[in-house]
Amino acid sequence: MKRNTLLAAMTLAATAFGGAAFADANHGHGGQLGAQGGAGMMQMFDTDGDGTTTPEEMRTRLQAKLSEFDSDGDGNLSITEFEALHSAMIREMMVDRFQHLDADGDGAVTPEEMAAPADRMERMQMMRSNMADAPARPGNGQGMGNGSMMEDN
Ligand SMILES: [Ca+2]
Ligand SMILES: [Ca+2]
Ligand SMILES: [Ca+2]
Repeated sequence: MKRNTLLAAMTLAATAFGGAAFADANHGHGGQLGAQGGAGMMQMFDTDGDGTTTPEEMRTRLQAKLSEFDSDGDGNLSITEFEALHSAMIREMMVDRFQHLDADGDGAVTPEEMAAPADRMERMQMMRSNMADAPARPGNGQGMGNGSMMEDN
């Protein structure tokens, strides 16, 4: 639970304060959202730029976000207000995911592009089963190359 909250907070900050820069970085290195993205998000909390992020810095940024989306100004986020915040928060990731799926970048995800992760999974499983088969059947496949050398001996 704690990890999810932190992740949400970091995503929130990245979207809210890192907007354009974060999006650019993402489009450049689509697959690096994990480790590097995490570091980048933490830097976005680092308001005084000393390279470390204090809980205070994070708190300030998050509370600023609350104020921004507190459209009725009662000091709290209702679920409707949070919905707006949350939508803004996930939009960058949503767009990024769409662009990731849209392999040829024509703005439309075809059935083939949509199913590409399933194709990759299938290839992975085939590779894995091939690797699993190899030691179990030493004669198969090696018979052509190494096998002939062994016959010479
Ligand atoms: Ca700092
Ligand atoms: Ca409110
Ligand atoms: Ca496409």
